[in-house]
Amino acid sequence: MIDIYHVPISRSMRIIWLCEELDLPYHVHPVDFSAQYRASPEWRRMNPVGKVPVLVDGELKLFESGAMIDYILERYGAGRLMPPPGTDAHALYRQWCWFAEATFARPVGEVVNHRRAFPDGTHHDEVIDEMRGRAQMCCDALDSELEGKTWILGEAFTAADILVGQTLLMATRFTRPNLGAALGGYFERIGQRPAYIKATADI
Ligand SMILES: N[C@@H](CCC(=O)N[C@@H](CS)C(=O)NCC(=O)O)C(=O)O
Repeated sequence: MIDIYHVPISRSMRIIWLCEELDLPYHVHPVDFSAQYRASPEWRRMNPVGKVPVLVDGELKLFESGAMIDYILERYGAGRLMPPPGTDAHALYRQWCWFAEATFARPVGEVVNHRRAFPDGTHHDEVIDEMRGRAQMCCDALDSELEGKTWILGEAFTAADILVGQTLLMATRFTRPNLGAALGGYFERIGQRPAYIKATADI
């Protein structure tokens, strides 16, 4: 049984969504997302930098969501939701997985972190604007990539769509980008997937 330590809308949703797509059993543990709890020794033993998510599977504990996705696909995926390793398609699959977390989720997360670090209107609007601009650039890149495509790699839905789709959800909530026609249509298709609907039932 895969244990998923979860906060609604956060990256832990990626893992629930993936388990649903693969029809894998899992157990959700809600996490207190307060700064106090995340700084506690109890949570730091789970995640050394006080973030979410955490996955536990038997003796294994992971605290990076991309590594969790790789692990689940390699251990339980039986070739599903990713192109065969060593192919060009797999290289592009990895590119979009990394793009979603390293390039797109970063400015989105920094908007949230900045507002949290400087509450009560003391945040710096120019910092937020800069990060929103970076998130918008990612949305523009996705919009142009998705022109004429159903999913980010073409006709086949892959786990890259889970990473991109969940980051897009965070962006729509926290940086309110313009999506463009192709990206808007993609977000609608994402929203119709039964596994996504289950993973977002708590938001
Ligand atoms: N690269 C990490 C990022 C984890 C992350 O930033 N999680 C957010 C929630 S989605 C969080 O815990 N933010 C609190 C903070 O950064 O203080 C991953 O993919 O797991």
